Amino acid sequence: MRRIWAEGNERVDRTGIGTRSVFGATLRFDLADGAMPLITTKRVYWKTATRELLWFLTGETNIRPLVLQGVKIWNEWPHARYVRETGEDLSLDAFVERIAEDEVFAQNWGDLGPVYGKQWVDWPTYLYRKDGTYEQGPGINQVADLVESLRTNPGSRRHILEGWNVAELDRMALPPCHKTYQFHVADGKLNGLLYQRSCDVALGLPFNLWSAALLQRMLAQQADLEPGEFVWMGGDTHLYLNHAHLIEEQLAREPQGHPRLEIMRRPATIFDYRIEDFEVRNYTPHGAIKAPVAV
Ligand code: THF
Repeated sequence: MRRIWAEGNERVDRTGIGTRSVFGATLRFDLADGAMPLITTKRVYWKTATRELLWFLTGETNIRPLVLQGVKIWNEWPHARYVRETGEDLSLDAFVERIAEDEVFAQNWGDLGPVYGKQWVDWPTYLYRKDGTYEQGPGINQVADLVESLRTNPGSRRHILEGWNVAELDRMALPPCHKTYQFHVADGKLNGLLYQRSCDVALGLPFNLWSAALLQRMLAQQADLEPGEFVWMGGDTHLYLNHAHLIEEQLAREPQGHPRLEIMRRPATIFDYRIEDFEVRNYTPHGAIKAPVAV
């Protein structure tokens, strides 16, 4: 954060807010003994990030299940689309309330398109006929296949979970940021790597680090492996100019404590985890810092 803020290239981004950006960054974390990349220089709502990950694993792309759990992090995008397409001046709060109360409205306006959940567990396939026409084939569950490949072919170099479905990008509310995960088994340990094409370091990165490490912990548990190292790689790694107050405040704080994650049981499959299965100990962060998300 210090380096990006001091040395980043200042530029106008898609959202019009402006960022300072560096290209190509790496972070490495050892996940042994329950350690997690959970930021302590501000409070990170790890349960919110966890609910989001569990929502991805259901294959859902509509924000309604998140809204009903009080998770607000995806609300801005469907709201922006609603205002753009209807011209109606409905506030974000009123929009979100309608998503919660009106199932039909939520079906029409709450969907983000074929984003993470869809690609992760139901990547579309096509069955081609001899005459060149085609029909939809059965979807591919990349996550189920990944668990299977970790178990049966640990030495593989193809343990990949991919969100970047080129053919469907234009139907997504936002093309995936944390787009490619790769896993690696060595000495009974599961190593993980996330390549993120674009990273909002102040707001998104704390969530993205937690979620990726959590997914790695869950996969390790399902494949009877110990968690190893987590490697994070960022493409356009940036700070938004309107996050200055958050950045200055966080840089003035000292990291404190060593939070640990305990997974309380071993669910039957990667799709059976519940929020109650996760407990974080020794998390004594500095206070939360509010900042607006760029849409
Ligand atoms: N777009 C931008 N500009 N930044 C992002 O971080 C981001 N994401 C997802 C998709 N597009 C993005 C959405 N994820 C928050 C956290 C994660 C988000 C979006 C928003 C957020 O506002 N966090 C606050 C409040 C948390 C809460 O409501 O509980 C925080 O203080 O952490 C990154 O993948």
